[in-house]
Formats: sequence, structure tokens, C-alpha cells
Amino acid sequence: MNHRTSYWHLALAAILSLAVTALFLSLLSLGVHTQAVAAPALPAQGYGVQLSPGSTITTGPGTVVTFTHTITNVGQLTDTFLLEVDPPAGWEYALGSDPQGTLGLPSLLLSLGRGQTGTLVLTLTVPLNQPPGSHTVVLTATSQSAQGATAIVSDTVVVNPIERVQLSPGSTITTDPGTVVTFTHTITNVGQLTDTFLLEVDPPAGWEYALGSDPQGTLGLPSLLLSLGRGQTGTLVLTLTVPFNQRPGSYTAVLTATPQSDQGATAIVSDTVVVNPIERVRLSPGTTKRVDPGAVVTFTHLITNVGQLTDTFTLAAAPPAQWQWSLNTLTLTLRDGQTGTLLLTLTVPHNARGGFHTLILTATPFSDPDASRAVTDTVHVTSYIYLPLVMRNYPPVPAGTITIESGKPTVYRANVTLTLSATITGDQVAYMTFSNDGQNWSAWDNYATTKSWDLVGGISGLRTVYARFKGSKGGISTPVYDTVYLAWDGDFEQGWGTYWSRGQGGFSGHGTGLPQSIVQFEGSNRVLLGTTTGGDGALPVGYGYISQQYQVPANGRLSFKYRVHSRDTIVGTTIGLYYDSFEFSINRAPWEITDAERNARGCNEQNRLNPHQTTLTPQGAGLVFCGGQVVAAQNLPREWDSGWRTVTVDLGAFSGTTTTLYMAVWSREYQPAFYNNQAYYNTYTYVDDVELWQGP
Ligand SMILES: [Ca+2]
Ligand SMILES: [Ca+2]
Repeated sequence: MNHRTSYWHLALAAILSLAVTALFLSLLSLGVHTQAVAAPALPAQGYGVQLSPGSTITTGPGTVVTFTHTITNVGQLTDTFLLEVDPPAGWEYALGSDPQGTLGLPSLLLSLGRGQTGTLVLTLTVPLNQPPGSHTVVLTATSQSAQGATAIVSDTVVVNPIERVQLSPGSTITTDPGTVVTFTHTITNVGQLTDTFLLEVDPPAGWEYALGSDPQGTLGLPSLLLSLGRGQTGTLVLTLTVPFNQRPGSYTAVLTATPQSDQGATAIVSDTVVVNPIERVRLSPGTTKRVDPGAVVTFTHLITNVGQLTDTFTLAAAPPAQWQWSLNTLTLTLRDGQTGTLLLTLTVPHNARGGFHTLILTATPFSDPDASRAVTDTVHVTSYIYLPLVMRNYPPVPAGTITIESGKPTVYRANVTLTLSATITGDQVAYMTFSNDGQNWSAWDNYATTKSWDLVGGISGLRTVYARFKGSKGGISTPVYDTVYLAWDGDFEQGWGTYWSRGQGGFSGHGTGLPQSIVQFEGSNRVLLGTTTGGDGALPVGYGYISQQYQVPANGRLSFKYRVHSRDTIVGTTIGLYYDSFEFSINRAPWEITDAERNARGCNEQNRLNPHQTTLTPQGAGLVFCGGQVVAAQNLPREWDSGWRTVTVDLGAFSGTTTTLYMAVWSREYQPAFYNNQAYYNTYTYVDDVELWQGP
């Protein structure tokens, strides 16, 4: 169909379906035209026309595209507009309108009343052999009453290359790390001739892949050449191997087919692999329990470490809003393959609505927070609509909070001050009771906002205190709790206490070792390792140390202050042997540490000695760092004071274990003249504020 037949077709439709209207409009158009001719002096601003903006369509050769515009008579009077189209060279087109226009070949005349809007439909046929590119068609509307009143818009057709090859669309597969996935595509030669296609794959970085075809292609590693007759369809099989250590996420492989007859007519599709997190933890499924309002309900779950290593899991619950809950533990360390038990206790509010309420329990592995798992438990609360409201809320139940030692992360002794806050509606909070384990409770005390309390004994570690409150009418709150880290006598203000161990010994079978004491220094009690007095030639030889065991919580951190004073060198700059040092180690006693380990820990490197305001992350038992100075022999003795330094030690590698920390000072000599407490150049160290806490 050429543009003329299209045009006639539109005109014929108008005549057949709207003959009366068309006749009327034609007469009206004629009348306006006559008026314009009769009154050429009428000012152009009395007339005006607007066209809606142009747009862009992307298509292939041989297709038909349609652009629709609105045309508005924005003049003061009825007017007739001449509509003209300037298409790309050699393109057929047709223009129709609503209301119907009058034929003015090859253009269109359209009459519109003042303010009236019409619709224009421009149809363009892209030639079959049109090269790819962008082509513009211009549509002009010109007032027949005032020649200056004109509107011009452009539409754009972006022509794609001629299609020669088609690939079936990509798809998405969800899988686990370490698996192999397969995507199958069809490839069709939609060109006019037999053609050969170069098939290439762009896989996610680091992934292995393979590409096969039916019919068989020719290997052109790392690509494939496949010949297909005109209209022939083949099958492509893309195999991707997800690496074992692949992080979770969405990954894309791009498959490209390039016709060798026309390299611009490439077909491209993408396949997507969604990689699940590596499974590290498994929770037994959720259950549903039916209970009355006010009831306490317990859900039991088994948690299994299905990862490859010992791991610590953080447990969290998302209960219905306003519901109180507790878990028997908030962190749990399990060996690989080990299973633990979780007890989740919920208190259904007295005013809970009847029906189903859900609770989500989440376990997050410390080793890989992306691999958390969640299960949902459901509480079916029974409705008792016949119960009087006053009965359902009787007796009133208090709600409260407990804070240990004003919220400090660490305390140094078992006796702490608890701060309490409780409220109740329709009653008074009258009593309170406490527990160190949530099971054995103290006798009811009169309610007060503070309470002196003793944490449970045992070695340094995490402590929990629970509280319950009771109203004068007998309503008892669910337990609330707070936690604190007990680091026994880490401030030394009350002496060594029971949990610090200390000792001393010689070096290479000589000397008695160094003393350890608690001294007043700068206004506070500090540990002194070694002695501040004693002359050259009469100083002790050997080591002195302090140590303590800690039950390390999940994400445990230890910090302390130290200050080294030395007149000696830590290591002989020519002979490479160690003289005087301060040494901090975990699960390895001072006398077990070798010079090779000291070298490995940087004790002979100026910039690794005496760490300050830094976090060290030991991966296992052994020496963590050294303190001391490096001085050439000809410069000895040299007075040196490190000043107070603070280090934090990330005990993550020791989570959930009982761990022993050692701090030692050494005085070493290598010649018989100085053996047996005849050492030169004194070294001593202060230590204070040994704290245990939980990291971020
Ligand atoms: Ca102190
Ligand atoms: Ca010395």
C-alpha cells in the first residue's frame, strides 16, 4: 500500500461512516477558508495552532510504525489547518485525523473550532532494505487563515540492523556454590542465506564454562562456530560451574551470536545465576501452639552447625509487637556437625487478640553473617469474647527494666548495684525478686529503684541478672534481664583477688626471676612486673608474670593498659638474641615462647613493638606482642619510658572457650659473668585496667 491508497482509504471511511459530519465540516472549512481570504488583514495572533511533541520509535526494516499527535486550535476563531508530512526519503506514509479532515493531496485539511483538539495519526513504513540509523519525519500544521500561524514537530524512527539471527531469551537459575548449571537456548538463522555464527560467552569472573551445540559446531576456542541454513534452528547448551567459595548474589553470563555475513547483526542474551549463601546453620522447623491470652508458651528448636568449622551463632527473635520473650541463650558456639537446643519463651499479653501470631527466630553464623537462617513459629491465641474485660486484665501485671552497674560493659567484682524501673496500670508495684540463672529466685523484696546484688561466681566472663516485679494485687511480670562482663580484679584496686595467678622463674637455668607486685603509681593501684630499684650488676635474671583465665564470650574483646620502662635493648642489634622484654601471650606460658616465635611476632621490629590504640587479632594460641626498645650496644644504657599504652585484643578466635592470658617481663643475660642475678640495665612494666567486653 502506498501513501495515496492509504489516504484514500481514510477519506472513504469518513465519507461512509460520517458523511453528514464530513459534509458539515467541509462546508465549515470552506467558510473559514473564505473568511481568511476575505480578511487577510486579520492579525496573526487571532489564529494559532499547537501540535503535541514528537516521539521516538525503535524498530526493524520492513515494519510499519505509527505516531499519534494531538492538534489544538489555540486561536480565537474557528480555523482550518493544512497538515503536511515530510518523511525520510523513499518511505511510504499516511496521515489520518479525528475529526475527519478534507482531502488536499498529498496533504490534509482539518477544521477545528476555537479551542478544539483533534487527533492526528501518522503511519510510516520502513523500507525492507533500510540500513540501520535514525530517521526523522516532520509534521507541519499551517493555519489557512493566517499563514504565520504554524506548528512543526518531528518524530524519529530508529531503525535496527536487519535481523539475521535469533537467540531464545535468557533465564534465571537459583543454586548453591559448587554446583553446575545448564542453560539451553535455540539459535535460528532468520537471514536470507546459509550463514555461519560465531558464538561467544562472557561468564561471571572466575567461573568455568562450556558451550555445546546441535548441530555440532566447529571449535574456535574459546568460541564456537556454527553453520545453519536459511530458517534452520539449532540448540545451544551453556554449562556454568559456580565456584565453591562464591559469595551469594546474582551473576550474569552473556551469550553472543555474530553472523559472519554481517557482524553488525549480533544477537545477545543474558542468563542469570542466583547463588544462595553457603549453608552453615540449620534450624528445626517452626510449629504452631494454641494457648490462652496471658499464657507463657515455649518453642523448642534444634540448631545444627552444618558448616565446616566450629562457629558461634547469634540468636534473635522477632515476636509480635509488645510481646515479651526470652531465649535460653543469645549466642551459641557449636563444633561442626554439633547440635544444640534453643528454648524460646513467649508471654502472650492478656489483651492479645484472638487468632494467629507469628514469631521469627533467626540464627546468624559469626563466620558468615550472610548465611543466617530463620524459622517461624505460630501462636494461636484462643478468643474468649464472653469474658468480662475487667477479668481478663486482672490482676494487673507490672512491666519493668533492670540495669547492672549503670550499664557499664565491664565490672571488676561480683558485687554490683542494680537499677530498677517498673510500672503498672491500676495497681502499685510492690515487690521485686532477682536471679542469676532465671530459675532460682531470691525472696521477694519491697520494690525499690536500686539493689545491691552479687553476680554468680566462677572465672571471668559474661554474667546475667534477671528481675521480676509484683503488684500489690499479685500480678507478676515476666522476667527481664541485663548482662555485664565480669573481669575479676582487672583494676587491681582491691589487690590481686582470687583469680589472678602469678609466678617467676630463671632464664636458661640461671637467676631467680622477677618479682610481681601491686603498687600505687600515679594515684591508682597498678601491677608492677619487675622492680624499679636495683643497681647494674645486681639485677634479677629470668621472668615474672601474671595470668588469669577468662570464659570468652562470642565476639569477646580484651583491653588493657601497659607502660614499659627500660634501660636495656629488647634484642641485640648484632647478635639477634633477646635481652629485656614485656610479652603478652594467650594460652602459652612465658617459658614456652621461643625466639623464633618472637621474631615471627615482630618483637625485633621497631614498628611492631609497643602497639598502642590498636586492635590485635590473634588467630590461635601464642605470643601476641612484645614491648621494649631497640638500642645498639654502644648506646647502652639508654633510659626509655613508653608512657601509657592501650591495646585491644580481638578474642574472636577464642569465642566460647576458656582462655588464659599471660603478661610477663623478662631480664636475660648470655655471659656467665652476669648470670645468677647479676644482670645489667633494668626493665620493668606497669599493667592496669584489664577489661573483658563484647565487640561490635
Ligand atoms: Ca588500677
Ligand atoms: Ca637488662
